[in-house]
Order: sequence, then C-alpha cells, then structure tokens
Amino acid sequence: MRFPFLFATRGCRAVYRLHQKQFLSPVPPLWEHRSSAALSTQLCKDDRSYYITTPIFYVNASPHLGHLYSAVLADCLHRYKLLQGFNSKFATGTDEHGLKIQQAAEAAGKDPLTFCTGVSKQFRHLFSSCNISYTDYIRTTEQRHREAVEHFWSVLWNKGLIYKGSYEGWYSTQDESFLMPSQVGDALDSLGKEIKVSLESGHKVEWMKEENYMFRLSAFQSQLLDWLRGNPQAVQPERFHQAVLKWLQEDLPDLSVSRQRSRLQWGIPVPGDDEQTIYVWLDALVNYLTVAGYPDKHNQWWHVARHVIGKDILKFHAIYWPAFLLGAGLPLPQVIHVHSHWTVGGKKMSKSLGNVVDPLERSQMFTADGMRYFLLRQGVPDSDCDYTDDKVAKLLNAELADSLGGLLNRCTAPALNPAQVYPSFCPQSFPRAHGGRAVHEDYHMLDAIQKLPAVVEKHYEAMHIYKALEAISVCVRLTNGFVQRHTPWKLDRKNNEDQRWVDTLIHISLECLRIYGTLLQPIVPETSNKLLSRLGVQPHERSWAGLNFLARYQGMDCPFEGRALGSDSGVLFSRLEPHNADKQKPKKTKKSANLK
Ligand code: ME8
Repeated sequence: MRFPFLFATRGCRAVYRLHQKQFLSPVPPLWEHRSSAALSTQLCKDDRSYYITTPIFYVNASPHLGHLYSAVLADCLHRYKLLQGFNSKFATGTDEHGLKIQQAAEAAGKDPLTFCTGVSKQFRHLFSSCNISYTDYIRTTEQRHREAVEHFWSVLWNKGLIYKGSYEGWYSTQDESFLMPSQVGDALDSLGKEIKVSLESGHKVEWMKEENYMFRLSAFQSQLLDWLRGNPQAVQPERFHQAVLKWLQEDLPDLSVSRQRSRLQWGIPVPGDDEQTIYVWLDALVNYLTVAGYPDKHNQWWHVARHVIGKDILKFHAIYWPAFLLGAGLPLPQVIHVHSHWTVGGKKMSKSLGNVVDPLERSQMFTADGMRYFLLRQGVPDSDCDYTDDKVAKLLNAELADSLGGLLNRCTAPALNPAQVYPSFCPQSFPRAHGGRAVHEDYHMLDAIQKLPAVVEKHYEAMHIYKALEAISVCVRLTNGFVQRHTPWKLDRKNNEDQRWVDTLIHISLECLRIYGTLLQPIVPETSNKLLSRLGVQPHERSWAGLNFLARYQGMDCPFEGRALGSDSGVLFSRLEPHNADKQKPKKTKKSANLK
C-alpha cells in the first residue's frame, strides 16, 4: 500500500489516533463561521452570486421524465435569478462511475467510456431540446473531476477522517447504497426465487464483506443535528427536513467509501492505494465542488450552493454530503430543494413495468414549453404526481392555448387594434379614485396584478413553482374577465370618449400580458419570448426590475405607449386534441387558427 501523504510511513492506527485528537478539538461548526464578520464581508461581496445544481444522472439507461423534471426545476430557478440580475451558475451532468455503470456497459458489450459517452450525449440532447440553459455540464469521467475528487479524498485522509476497516453488510448495486439490516426485507424475484431487497427502493441487495476505507460518519451525528436544527430552511420542503432529523436520531454508523478494485474497476482509484476504488457516491457528490472550481477557485460559488434533488437521494445529500463537507472544512449548501416523484398509473416508472415516459418524445409531441409548463404546474414537491398524456393536453389547452393565447389574440387582433400599437391609457377613463367607467372588479384586478410579482417571487424562492403558476393563472382569468366584462368590440370607435376607453382597456390588458410574459420566462421561455415580442417589449425590457405594472395609472410615463406591436401575429400556443394526444404533434385547429 502506498500513501502519498504526510502520514504515509505510519501505521493506519497511529494515523487515526493522531487525527482523532485533532478532530475532537472543539471547532465551531461551519454554519456558525458563516455569520462571523469575516464571512459576512465575503457574503456581501458575493450576494449577487447564485449556484444551483441538479443531481448528476446515471448513464446506465436513457433519460426519463423524472430526470427532465429535476432539470426543469433547476433551470427555472436559474432563469429566475438571471432575471433578477444575479450572476447565476447552473450545473447538471452525468454520473458515470460505479458498479451499476460497469455492469450496464458489460451488458451492452461496450467499453465503459464509449458506453457512458453515448448515454451522456442523450441527456445533453434532451436538455438542449428542452431549453435547459445549464452553464456547465459535468461528466464524472473528466480529468478536472478526478483531480477534485483526489484532492477532496486527501483532505479527509489528512484529517484522519478516513481509515482502513472491514465492511460487512448489505449493498444495493442499483442504488449504489449500503444498507442496515433494518432497511432490508424479503421478496421474490421474477422467477419466484427468494431474494433480499431494500425496503425503501425495492431493489435487490447482496451481502458483501470487504476490506474498505471507512469514513467517520458517526463522528458527525451531533454536528449534523445542530446544523439542521439551527437552519430550518436547509432542507425543503419541511417534511423532508423532518425525515432527515429522524434518521439522524437513529444509529449513524461509519460509511464505507471504497470498494475493492477487483470488484469495481470503473471508478477513481483511492489515492495511494490502487487496490481500492473510491465509492461512487463520494465521487459523484464532489461534482458540485468540481463545477465550482474546487480545489482552488471555488469560494465565490461554494458559499451560495443549492441542490435540487429527488426524494430518493435525500440521505446522500442531507447526511453524507454535509458530513463530508464538514470533514473537509467547507461550508454546507444553503438549501437542499427536494422534490417528489412522477409515477405512471400510480406506479414508479421502471423498465421492467414498461411504463417509462420518454421525455424527448413527449417534448416533441407537446413542445418543449408545453412539457416544461406541465411539469412545473402539476409537479408538487411535497407529494408524488401521476403522469398521463391526457392531463398534459387538457392543461396546455386550457391555460396556454385558450386562456393566455386567447387573451393575447383578443387584445392584438386587427379588428380591435387596427393601428397595431400599444394604445394610450386615459387617466380620466380609469381614475385612481373610483368614478370613471371602471367598476369595482377592475380595481380588484389591478390590485391583484400589482401584487403578483411579489407573490410569484415568494413561490419561486421556495421552489413552489406550481403555486406561482396558479397565481399567474388566476390573474390571467381576471384579465380575461375584465375584457369580457367591458366588451370593447361593442363600443363605438367613432365616439372619442368610447375610443379613449377602448384604448385604455387594451392598454391595461397588454400591461397585464406584459407582466405575465415576463414572469413566465423561467417556465416557458419560447412562449414568453413570442408574447413579449408581439407586445413590442425589447429583450432589455424583460427583467424583474422592468416589471413596473401600469405606470400611467401611477402617474408615470409608460415606455410602451404608442409603440408598434411586434409583427408575429401567429398563434401563441397551438391547441392539442386530448384524445389523440398520444399520437399527434400539436397542430392548428380551427379554434386556434381563429385566435390570430
Ligand atoms: O441517483 N420523478 O442518479 P439517477 C421525479 N447519480 N424525479 C425523478 C424520478 C421520478 N420518477 N426518477 C428520477 C442518481 N428522478 C445519482 C445522483 S448526485 C451527486 C448523484 C430524478 O439517474 C430525481 O432528481 O438515479 C432523482 O433524485 C434523480 O433523478 C436520480 O437520478
């Protein structure tokens, strides 16, 4: 065994004693450091930085709907922060090491790297087809990542937090996870043979006994509890925070962080011991640091890191990862945003059940924006959601095609807006004190839309995107009601007073649409772009700071008044036929064509 470190010539036991002493000295936890004066200066400097990640996905199989969902959630938060003027970094990528990938490559008859490159490309293709605007796409087989992992390992080793031990227990290759006996149950495989499975995932487990390197996870139990208790927002939503607290009150044994090279060749060798391969989860989690520039350029981003993950990998992110980071002397993530799962027919998607939803195919069927809107509008982080094509078609028809598209079409149709401009607002027709032609419901609508950006902001911040979309949808309905109530098409345009009122009605409606289009950019970038371009809103006028709803009503100038509308008068979002949604691509129906 060769150890390149300071303690290479000492026996493992000696190394452990020395470091244990060092480790047990009372060091304030890192999240307390964060509030110190030195760090708050750093935070001030970085407070416009934002760093969001998705899990890196296993390349043992093609991407499915759940992978796209995580990516769309993170993309939405990234785009929202950019609109707010943040310097945002957004990382996604693929997890390419480990036994599961080694076996998948063998089964495909390919060498592992060729196999990984092929599937990693599929993920990248899916993400670009769905406008996932990542700023970094990481593969764990890259050299920059290997260097980061080796460095990270050596920091833990030098601190005496890794020791050579013997691991005996259950292992699930499918989950790449070690399990306690209490987490394992009996089941029958497809041939009726008795097997042991993970109670949580249902995947088969096997007994293993190996000489491994162990990480002193048990030493971090109380620090992790303190961190979670002192930071109630660290894991969101609340139910997942509670789940982690509960786990931490149970036994927390040390964690095996390597496998024998004879069993696992496809991975990063333990530095100084090429008989052992680094455990794939330690390798994978470090990807977040690699992208941030670890080991020497990560500070700007690492202070503001937040992870979007599915509930299946909570333990790895909310227990193992923070413990590794504490061990390495690095700050902990600001937030771990957890989401639940998409099911099909109430069941987990799986190849064997044949119910896997192909996200690329669906994004071609319903458009990229359509899938993004559906996933974010229907996906509730707290609980699982069931997917059907019919639901997608119905939702998109109701909210994007009819409600939003219909409103835009009505207010920009040449019959109502022959000059094709953003018309003028008349303060006498719609006075701040009631008394003009406006009625009580109109004032209520203005109030709701005035407040909408703050409501949406609150929900985006908490990753309750479905609530933000519900709030926007309610307001779109209010604006449709406003137009319907005043029937501007029935007014006499030759009468000056009526003409001013029609212009005011349209001006207000376009202002509402401008707010919706701006707020929806993180969700449906293409549709928002189409909408805002039609309203004549220039790219530099689409930020959060530029929202400023109905400036004329506040007695200020409106930069859009009198401006020519954009020339693309096409359908905003084409209707879909719900019954045929399984087979056909969106096409213009009579109704949507009429919306022109
Ligand atoms: O776990 N519904 O990768 P993975 C919603 N490589 N989201 C789902 C989902 C579903 N049905 N199924 C999967 C791994 N996901 C590791 C991660 S990170 C350092 C390493 C999403 O390919 C969700 O985000 O199994 C889940 O956590 C992730 O995909 C698991 O992807």
